[in-house]
Amino acid sequence: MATNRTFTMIKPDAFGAGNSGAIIAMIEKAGFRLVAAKVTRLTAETAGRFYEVHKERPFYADLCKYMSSGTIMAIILEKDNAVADFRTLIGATNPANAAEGTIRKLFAKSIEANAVHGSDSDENAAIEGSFFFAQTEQF
Ligand code: FUP
Repeated sequence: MATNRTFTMIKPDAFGAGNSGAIIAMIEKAGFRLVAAKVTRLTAETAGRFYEVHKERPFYADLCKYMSSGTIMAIILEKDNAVADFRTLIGATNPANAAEGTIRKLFAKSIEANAVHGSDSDENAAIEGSFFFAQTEQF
Protein backbone atom coordinates (compact mmCIF):
# COMPACT_ATOMS: atom_id res chain seq x y z
CA MET A 1 0.00 0.00 0.00
CA ALA A 2 1.40 3.42 -0.92
CA THR A 3 2.07 5.73 1.99
CA ASN A 4 2.94 9.41 2.02
CA ARG A 5 6.10 9.01 4.10
CA THR A 6 9.77 8.55 3.40
CA PHE A 7 12.91 8.36 5.49
CA THR A 8 16.16 10.28 5.09
CA MET A 9 19.50 10.62 6.82
CA ILE A 10 21.75 13.62 6.52
CA LYS A 11 25.06 11.75 6.33
CA PRO A 12 28.33 12.51 8.19
CA ASP A 13 29.84 14.55 5.35
CA ALA A 14 26.88 16.93 5.07
CA PHE A 15 26.15 17.15 8.79
CA GLY A 16 29.83 17.65 9.62
CA ALA A 17 30.16 20.42 7.03
CA GLY A 18 27.28 22.30 8.65
CA ASN A 19 24.92 21.75 5.73
CA SER A 20 22.00 20.22 7.61
CA GLY A 21 20.11 23.52 7.86
CA ALA A 22 20.48 24.27 4.14
CA ILE A 23 19.44 20.72 3.24
CA ILE A 24 16.37 20.80 5.49
CA ALA A 25 15.41 24.18 4.00
CA MET A 26 15.50 22.61 0.52
CA ILE A 27 13.43 19.66 1.74
CA GLU A 28 10.77 21.93 3.26
CA LYS A 29 10.73 24.20 0.22
CA ALA A 30 10.00 21.12 -1.89
CA GLY A 31 6.84 20.56 0.15
CA PHE A 32 7.91 17.92 2.67
CA ARG A 33 6.90 18.16 6.31
CA LEU A 34 9.23 16.87 9.03
CA VAL A 35 7.41 14.22 11.06
CA ALA A 36 10.27 13.10 13.32
CA ALA A 37 13.93 14.13 13.52
CA LYS A 38 16.92 13.04 15.54
CA VAL A 39 20.60 13.98 15.68
CA THR A 40 22.51 10.81 16.48
CA ARG A 41 25.46 8.63 15.58
CA LEU A 42 25.61 5.10 14.18
CA THR A 43 28.13 2.52 15.29
CA ALA A 44 29.75 0.22 12.73
CA GLU A 45 27.35 -2.45 13.99
CA THR A 46 24.15 -0.40 13.67
CA ALA A 47 25.27 0.96 10.29
CA GLY A 48 25.85 -2.65 9.24
CA ARG A 49 22.30 -3.55 10.22
CA PHE A 50 20.83 -0.51 8.46
CA TYR A 51 22.65 -1.38 5.21
CA GLU A 52 22.32 -5.17 5.59
CA VAL A 53 20.69 -5.40 2.14
CA HIS A 54 24.08 -4.35 0.70
CA LYS A 55 26.19 -6.79 2.72
CA GLU A 56 27.40 -8.75 -0.32
CA ARG A 57 28.40 -5.59 -2.20
CA PRO A 58 32.10 -4.64 -2.43
CA PHE A 59 31.49 -1.21 -0.87
CA TYR A 60 29.65 -2.50 2.21
CA ALA A 61 32.56 -2.46 4.72
CA ASP A 62 33.69 1.02 3.69
CA LEU A 63 30.10 2.28 3.73
CA CYS A 64 29.55 1.04 7.30
CA LYS A 65 32.83 2.59 8.40
CA TYR A 66 31.95 5.86 6.73
CA MET A 67 28.39 5.99 8.09
CA SER A 68 29.70 5.50 11.63
CA SER A 69 32.45 8.11 11.24
CA GLY A 70 30.41 11.10 12.41
CA THR A 71 27.10 12.56 13.48
CA ILE A 72 24.05 12.04 11.29
CA MET A 73 20.49 13.29 11.32
CA ALA A 74 17.62 10.81 10.89
CA ILE A 75 14.33 12.28 9.61
CA ILE A 76 10.89 10.95 8.70
CA LEU A 77 9.23 13.07 6.03
CA GLU A 78 5.66 13.40 4.83
CA LYS A 79 4.33 14.51 1.43
CA ASP A 80 2.13 13.06 -1.28
CA ASN A 81 4.24 10.63 -3.34
CA ALA A 82 7.01 11.07 -0.77
CA VAL A 83 9.39 8.25 -1.77
CA ALA A 84 9.56 9.08 -5.49
CA ASP A 85 9.51 12.85 -5.05
CA PHE A 86 12.28 12.72 -2.46
CA ARG A 87 14.50 10.61 -4.69
CA THR A 88 14.03 13.18 -7.45
CA LEU A 89 14.97 15.95 -5.00
CA ILE A 90 18.19 14.22 -3.87
CA GLY A 91 19.41 13.10 -7.32
CA ALA A 92 21.52 10.14 -8.44
CA THR A 93 23.60 8.08 -5.96
CA ASN A 94 26.81 9.30 -7.58
CA PRO A 95 26.88 13.11 -7.38
CA ALA A 96 28.79 13.18 -10.68
CA ASN A 97 25.58 11.91 -12.29
CA ALA A 98 23.14 13.93 -10.17
CA ALA A 99 20.96 16.51 -11.92
CA GLU A 100 21.61 20.21 -11.42
CA GLY A 101 19.85 21.64 -8.39
CA THR A 102 19.53 18.31 -6.57
CA ILE A 103 20.72 17.94 -2.98
CA ARG A 104 23.48 15.51 -3.92
CA LYS A 105 24.67 17.72 -6.79
CA LEU A 106 24.90 20.66 -4.41
CA PHE A 107 26.27 18.98 -1.28
CA ALA A 108 27.66 15.47 -1.92
CA LYS A 109 31.41 14.86 -1.93
CA SER A 110 31.51 11.39 -3.54
CA ILE A 111 29.39 8.31 -4.27
CA GLU A 112 30.02 7.17 -0.67
CA ALA A 113 29.86 10.54 1.08
CA ASN A 114 26.75 11.50 -0.85
CA ALA A 115 25.14 13.87 1.66
CA VAL A 116 21.75 12.20 2.11
CA HIS A 117 19.92 8.89 2.14
CA GLY A 118 16.48 8.45 0.62
CA SER A 119 14.32 5.33 0.97
CA ASP A 120 13.74 3.45 -2.28
CA SER A 121 10.24 2.12 -1.53
CA ASP A 122 7.30 2.65 0.79
CA GLU A 123 8.14 -0.64 2.50
CA ASN A 124 11.76 0.36 3.14
CA ALA A 125 10.68 3.84 4.27
CA ALA A 126 8.62 2.23 7.03
CA ILE A 127 11.39 -0.22 8.00
CA GLU A 128 14.08 2.48 8.01
CA GLY A 129 11.95 4.96 9.96
CA SER A 130 11.23 2.38 12.64
CA PHE A 131 14.98 1.65 12.84
CA PHE A 132 15.39 5.08 14.44
CA PHE A 133 11.94 6.01 15.76
CA ALA A 134 10.17 3.34 17.77
CA GLN A 135 7.07 5.46 18.37
CA THR A 136 6.64 6.70 14.83
CA GLU A 137 2.98 5.66 14.69
CA GLN A 138 2.22 8.27 17.35
CA PHE A 139 3.29 11.13 15.12
P1 FUP B 1 20.79 5.21 -3.03
O1 FUP B 1 19.49 4.46 -3.05
O2 FUP B 1 20.88 6.30 -4.06
O3 FUP B 1 21.17 5.70 -1.65
O4 FUP B 1 21.93 4.18 -3.45
P2 FUP B 1 22.17 2.64 -3.11
O5 FUP B 1 21.04 2.07 -2.31
O6 FUP B 1 22.54 1.96 -4.39
O7 FUP B 1 23.47 2.68 -2.20
C1 FUP B 1 23.40 2.95 -0.83
C2 FUP B 1 24.63 3.68 -0.41
O8 FUP B 1 25.79 2.90 -0.66
C3 FUP B 1 24.87 4.97 -1.17
F1 FUP B 1 24.19 6.00 -0.68
C4 FUP B 1 26.36 5.14 -1.07
C5 FUP B 1 26.87 3.74 -1.00
N1 FUP B 1 27.46 3.27 -2.28
C6 FUP B 1 28.84 3.28 -2.39
O9 FUP B 1 29.55 3.67 -1.45
N2 FUP B 1 29.38 2.83 -3.55
C7 FUP B 1 28.64 2.39 -4.61
O10 FUP B 1 29.19 2.00 -5.65
C8 FUP B 1 27.23 2.42 -4.48
C9 FUP B 1 26.67 2.86 -3.31
